[in-house]
Amino acid sequence: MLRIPTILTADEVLDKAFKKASKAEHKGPTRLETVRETNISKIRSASDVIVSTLGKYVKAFPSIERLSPFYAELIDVTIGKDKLKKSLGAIDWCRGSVARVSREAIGSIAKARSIDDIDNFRRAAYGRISSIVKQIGNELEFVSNARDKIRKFPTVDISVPIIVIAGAPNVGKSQLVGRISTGKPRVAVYPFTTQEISVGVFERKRIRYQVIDTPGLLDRPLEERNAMELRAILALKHLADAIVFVIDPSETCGYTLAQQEHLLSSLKDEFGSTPMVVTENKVDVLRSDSDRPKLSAVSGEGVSELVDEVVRNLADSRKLQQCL
Ligand SMILES: Nc1nc2c(ncn2[C@@H]2O[C@H](COP(=O)(O)OP(=O)(O)OP(=O)(O)O)[C@@H](O)[C@H]2O)c(=O)[nH]1
Ligand SMILES: [Mg+2]
Repeated sequence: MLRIPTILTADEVLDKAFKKASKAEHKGPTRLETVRETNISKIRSASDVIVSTLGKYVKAFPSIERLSPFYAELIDVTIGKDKLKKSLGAIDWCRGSVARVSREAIGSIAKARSIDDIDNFRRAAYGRISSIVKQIGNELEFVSNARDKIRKFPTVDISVPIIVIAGAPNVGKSQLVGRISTGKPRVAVYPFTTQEISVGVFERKRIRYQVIDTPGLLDRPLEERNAMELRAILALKHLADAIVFVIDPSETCGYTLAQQEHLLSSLKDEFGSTPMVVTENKVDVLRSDSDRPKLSAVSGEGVSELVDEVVRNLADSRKLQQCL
C-alpha cells in the first residue's frame, strides 16, 4: 500500500554514517590544512548520511490526514496515530539537531589552530551526534514495527465492489471466503484465528468483486472492543458495499445463537444502510427451519446461491453501476 524503506536501528544509522565518514580524505597545502579539511569532510558526510536517512523515514510515512478514512483509522487502531506522530516528530528533531551540531563543529574546526584542537572538536562532535541518535532508539524501533504492520495492511481497491464477511468468532467466515474467492485465509477449529483483515476476489458475469475476511466479533459494545474487533468494524464502516453476516446455528463455534442474534441486531443498528445478507452456515451439522439462506462452507452446499443473493443485493449500488 505504502512504500516505506527498512528502518535502521540507532546503532545501524550511526554505523552507516561513521563508515561513510571514515572514507573521507582531503589533501591540503599543509599537514594542518589536510587534517582540517579531512575532518570537516568526515563530519559533513556523517551528518549528511544521518540527515538524509532519517529524512527518508519521516517523508515515507504518510501524513495520516491525507489517507482515506479506512487506512487512517486502521493506522490508529493498529499502531496508534498519536504515538506514530510523536515518534516521527522525535526523528525529525534528531535530524535537525545532528545538522546543527555538525555545522557548529565545522565552524570550530575551520578556526582551530592546531591538529589537536581539530581532533578534539571532531571527537566531541561524534560523541554528541552519537548521543542524539541514540536518544531516538526507541522511536526508530517503534516506527520500524509500525512499518511492518503497515506492510501487512490489505490492499483494497475502493473502485471495485466490496463484500465484507462478518460474524462471531469460529462460525466459518474464513472457510467461506476461501470457498468463494481467491482469498486463502487460515481456517482453524478455535476462535480468533483471523486477526487481520484480508482480501480475496471473484468474478461474476465479468464483474470483479472483492471479498473481505474479518476477525470475529463478540457481542459487546463498541467501547469494549479490542483492536482486532475494531479492524472488523472499520471494514464494515468504511469498505463494505454489502455485508454477509454468518450465523452458526449449530453453536459448534462456541457462541450461542442468542449471542449471535444479538450481535447481528447491533450491527444492523450500526450499519443498517449497507445491504446485508444473513446466512446460516454449517448446515451439514444443523439445518434450522428459519427462512434464511443456508450453506455449508465445508461441503459447498448453498454457497453459489449465497453469492447470487449478494450480487443481487449489490445490483443497485452506484459502484456496481460504474463497473458495468
Ligand atoms: N461442519 C462444518 N464446519 C465448518 C463449516 N464451516 C466452517 N467450519 C469449521 O469451523 C471452524 C472455524 O472455521 P473458520 O473459517 O476458521 O471460522 P472463522 O469464522 O473464520 O473464525 P475466526 O477467524 O476465528 O473468527 C473450522 O474448524 C472449520 O472447519 C461448515 O460448513 N461445516
Ligand atoms: Mg477466520
